[in-house]
Amino acid sequence: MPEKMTDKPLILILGDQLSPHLSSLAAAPDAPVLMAELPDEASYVRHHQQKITLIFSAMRHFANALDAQGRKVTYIHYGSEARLNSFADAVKMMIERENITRLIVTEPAEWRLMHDMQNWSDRLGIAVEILPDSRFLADHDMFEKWADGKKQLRMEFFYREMRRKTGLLMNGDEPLGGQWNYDADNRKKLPKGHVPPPRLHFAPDAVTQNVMHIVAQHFGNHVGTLDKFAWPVTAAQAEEQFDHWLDFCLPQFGDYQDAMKTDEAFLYHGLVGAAINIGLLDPLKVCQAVEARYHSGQAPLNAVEGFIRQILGWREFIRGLYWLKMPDYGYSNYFDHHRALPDFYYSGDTDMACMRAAIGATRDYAYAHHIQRLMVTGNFALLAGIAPEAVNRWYLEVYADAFEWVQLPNTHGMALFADGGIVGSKPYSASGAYINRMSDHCGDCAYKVKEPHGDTACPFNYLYWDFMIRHRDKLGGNPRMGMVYRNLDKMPDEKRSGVVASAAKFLEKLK
Ligand code: DLZ
Repeated sequence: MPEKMTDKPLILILGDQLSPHLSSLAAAPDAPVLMAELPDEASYVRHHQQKITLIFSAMRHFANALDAQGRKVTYIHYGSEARLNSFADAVKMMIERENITRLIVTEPAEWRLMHDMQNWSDRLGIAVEILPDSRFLADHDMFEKWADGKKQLRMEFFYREMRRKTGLLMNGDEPLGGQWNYDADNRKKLPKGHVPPPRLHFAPDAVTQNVMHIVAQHFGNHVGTLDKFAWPVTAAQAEEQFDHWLDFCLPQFGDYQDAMKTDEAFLYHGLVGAAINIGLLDPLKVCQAVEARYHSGQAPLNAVEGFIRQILGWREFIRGLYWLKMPDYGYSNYFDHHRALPDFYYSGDTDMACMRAAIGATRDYAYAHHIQRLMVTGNFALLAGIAPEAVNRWYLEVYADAFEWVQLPNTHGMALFADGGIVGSKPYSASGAYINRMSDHCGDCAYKVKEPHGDTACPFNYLYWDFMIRHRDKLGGNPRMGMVYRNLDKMPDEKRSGVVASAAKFLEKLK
């Protein structure tokens, strides 16, 4: 009789799985845990220095917490084991050292890793159990069933399903307040001289400071600076920051969700994306806490619904779509755009005040809010015809909350319309007038937002019309673009040739 092999399970926890209720931890309450800081993960794109710092520090804190609860944790610090580059290397080492027979892991959030992991059982010669990530509120099956047979996938209808499924903001079968979506009440400009409330930030503790040394040593030439690092690195800090936001920002979040202001990177935004994406905050709990503020009369419906729509609707929709469309999703290039990403996306060295503000916040905090990402840096990349691949890489590198499952559909689909209309029904393109309406940037800008073309005109103005002219074959038949093309048809010839000439001159010099 062959000798029966003892079962020696190991749980692998990834850097964006820092949640105590993770499916892998629940599946094997006594099993040891492996966590590893790895060159392959830290360098598959040139992540912002604060993003690496946040993830390594949060990983270290999480490992300490597991250890304090009595779990046996093997933690590989960056560079401590020279031959370990990838998760597979780290697991292999544990198989050789500890005779591991079974690996338990919650499904990775990114396709590249899932694809790799699906071969591990054969490659490493042990059982590999990949469990669902129950932190998402819609599982793959639910999304696939919802998407099945639909000609178009639109967030709004999926969001309504999710409201019904969770009961959030529902009054029986009806949406609370009688409307599903209060987006139209989320578009106020900040009054002149308005000062947003101070935000709760966290000075780097000893663990974070140690990580900062490593990041400065190994990744010091990556985008960004570390001196303004203030991200929450534990669940307790993330909750404290969120509670502070509930008290001081949520009531006005709805009104000013789309507003921009020079030197005010955070305004009324929740800053919870990074914490939720790496597991420090639970998305359902966050939504429930926000809903409770409505029921207690502490926050209006436009704020509460606007926030819950982002988490329950948009975030889940984007994740479902990513898994439905991968691995080919990022390869499309609907407008056939091939221009290189200008250097100022890294340096911030541009005379366009709105771009300078968005890129400056990105560099200083690994953060910019959704309208800066969509309507400033994303809009510019779309209008200027930057190659989607380069823009996608930039967004994945520079934001602390950026993981491919969330970044790719948001950039490739929503901001660039490079998927030809899978995520959105029309491109989110806008001229300088939109930026002027929603911000205070244009007043101090070197360019004039009221001028349609010419050397001193706002580049967004002529690039916008040039884009519409260049892509009439692809956009002219889109019913949602009808008004734009009717306006273009009414444009005097002199203005039309002016915008085309200014765009050509500007793009020629763009580097
Ligand atoms: C983003 C990231 C970085 C920079 N480094 C690590 C790491 O060293 N170890 C780790 O476990 N996770 C890291 N991550 C997060 C992973 O890339 C992420 O878990 C996968 O991409 C799956 O979403």
